[in-house]
Amino acid sequence: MKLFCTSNGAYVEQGGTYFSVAENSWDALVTQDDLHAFLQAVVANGEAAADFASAQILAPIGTQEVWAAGVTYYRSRSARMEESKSAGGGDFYDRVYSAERPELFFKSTASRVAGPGSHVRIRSDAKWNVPEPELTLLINQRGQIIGYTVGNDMSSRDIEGENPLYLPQAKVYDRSCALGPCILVTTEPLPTTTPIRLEILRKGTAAFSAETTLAELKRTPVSLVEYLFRDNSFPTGAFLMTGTGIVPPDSFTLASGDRIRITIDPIGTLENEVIQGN
Ligand code: DO4
Ligand code: MG
Repeated sequence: MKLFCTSNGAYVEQGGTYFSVAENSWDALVTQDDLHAFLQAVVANGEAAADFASAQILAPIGTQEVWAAGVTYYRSRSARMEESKSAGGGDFYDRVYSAERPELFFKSTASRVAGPGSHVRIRSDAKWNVPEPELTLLINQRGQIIGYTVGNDMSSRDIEGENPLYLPQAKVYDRSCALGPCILVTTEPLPTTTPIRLEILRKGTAAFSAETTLAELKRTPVSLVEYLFRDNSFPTGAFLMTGTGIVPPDSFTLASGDRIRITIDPIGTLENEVIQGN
């Protein structure tokens, strides 16, 4: 089942039919005892809603914080080592890739998150910027993974590469995070064969595209959540981005007007246009 947050409230989709969800607080919806069972009952007892098509799809977030894991794919480890070579940071990335404790960092508040179809931003003081396509977990307040969405961890590689201590500035700024188009609510973990695809279009033509699968993710989603929730409480749950396995070549940087499409097949496609400035 797919759960959408829209300008008309929440909808659940199954088999191509949309049902309106009679709960207008997103936080109340995702923190209830059993979201999967609740949505199954909506599908079983509800009437098909005709007004989904007229609704604007919003980022599927209430007051949750967004956190992110880093260097969870070999490709990210190598790119990070290369970009921070002259700053002497390379060794840290190699070590965190194989360490027991993962790299986890604060990524975004809800107010900085871009929804599907809206703009993501590149920083006005950054010269080397990329999207990071990431499977993103929705976790309830009890630390259970209740769904999956598509995430874009927009990153300024020049700022991060200059000094690893600049990571928060490379990662956290207005519209540096996109989530959507929906939450795939399932009780099953996603198979490791699940593909993650990134396409960047410039003036309508492909400027970069690549694909990876969850088989390349070095850590399990459950182990990342376990670290995130150690000594940390999230009263309305949290999102956790699981890291990128796709990094464009060093010669590539995003430009204003680029369109970023990230597809994770059982969830859908998250598409955003890039702007620099406000
Ligand atoms: O350590 C820097 C962040 C890496 C990251 O965001 C990723 O691997 O996805
Ligand atoms: Mg990332």
